Amino acid sequence: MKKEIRIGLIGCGFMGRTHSNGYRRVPNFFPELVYQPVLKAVCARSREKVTAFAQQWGYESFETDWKLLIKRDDIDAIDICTPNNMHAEIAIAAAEAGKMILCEKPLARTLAEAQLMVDAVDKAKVKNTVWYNYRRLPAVTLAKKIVDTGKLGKIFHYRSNFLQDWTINENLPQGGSVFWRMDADAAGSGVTGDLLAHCIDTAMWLNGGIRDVSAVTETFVKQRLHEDTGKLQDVKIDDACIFHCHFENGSLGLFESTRFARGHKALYTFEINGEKGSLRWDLHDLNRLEYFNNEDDAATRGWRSIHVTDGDQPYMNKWWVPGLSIGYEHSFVHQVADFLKSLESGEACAPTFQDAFETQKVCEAVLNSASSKKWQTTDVNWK
Ligand code: 4PW
Repeated sequence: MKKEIRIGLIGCGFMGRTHSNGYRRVPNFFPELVYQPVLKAVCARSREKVTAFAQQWGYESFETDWKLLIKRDDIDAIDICTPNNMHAEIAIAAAEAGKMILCEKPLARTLAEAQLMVDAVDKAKVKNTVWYNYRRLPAVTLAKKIVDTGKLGKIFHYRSNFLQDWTINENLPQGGSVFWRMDADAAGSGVTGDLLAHCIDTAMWLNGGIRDVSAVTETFVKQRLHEDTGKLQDVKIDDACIFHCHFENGSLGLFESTRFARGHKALYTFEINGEKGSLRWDLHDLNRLEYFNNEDDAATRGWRSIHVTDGDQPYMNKWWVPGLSIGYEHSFVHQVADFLKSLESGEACAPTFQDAFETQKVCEAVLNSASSKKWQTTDVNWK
């Protein structure tokens, strides 16, 4: 017998679309799941926007006040796709109302806000997950499987980049509904919370906790017009951030993120080097995982380029036939499917608020290190 999970989505921007697409695809491609999502309601402040979104994506109803959405007893799960400054207030209210919560990354603007969110879901004992979606691309999941076999041996290095170029234009404003990522009040931070948080989540998932960090940040454009006030205001986000770190397992990490790397739109990469082997991955070729195994026969040893499309690769038996690719949007479909599966199994759906809180600790330590110009310990407790 199928069971419904009635979704109440808050926010209908870019992430609202990726999540809605995930909910819509799951019944087609994961029909065996007992729990299936129902697009019950979408919420946004603009009536015009929210009605158009509801119609486009097939939501049964809409709200313009998220507090009313949370009160509804025909909603089981609240999905938070708002700017970061709304995450904590909505999540805490949703937990108090006994709703399950799916929250966009980063969990919050600050560690203090994130702590309140973790406390709220713990107290209410509600199911929770955070959309660090890249974990669920098949090639990235395969990397996790290989690392977990121990085939790479002792790990020495982890390096990761997330490079973009969309804020180079100094005439772009900050704030408002489009450019909130450039406004520290709305976003909390710049590339550290927006992009490096992804790199850190994947890194700790693959390679364990990050112990301490030393970072440098830069804000290349010092002032921008603010959409809300119409005034020229100081830019308080980090346009670029570079940090190095120690992992708990003794390996060294090197991370770089910027929105000022001309030519790069979303170049997310990672590489991990161990005593016996290495792995590397690149979002621009997202179905490919490169693997070097030093234990291969010497005559044919070299970097293997694994096109992760066979049916026995993670998630791939759900899609087409071997050789045919899937895309960025499938990571969200997979996250919805795993969330629904976790309702059946009763297990947590990682990354949970607690996991995302650990990532937030690293982000905060990175920003503190950049401002203090000192190494910072993270107090991460990665499980
Ligand atoms: O979460 C990130 C966003 O805020 C995304 O993964 C990529 O960078 C795409 O948009 C931004």
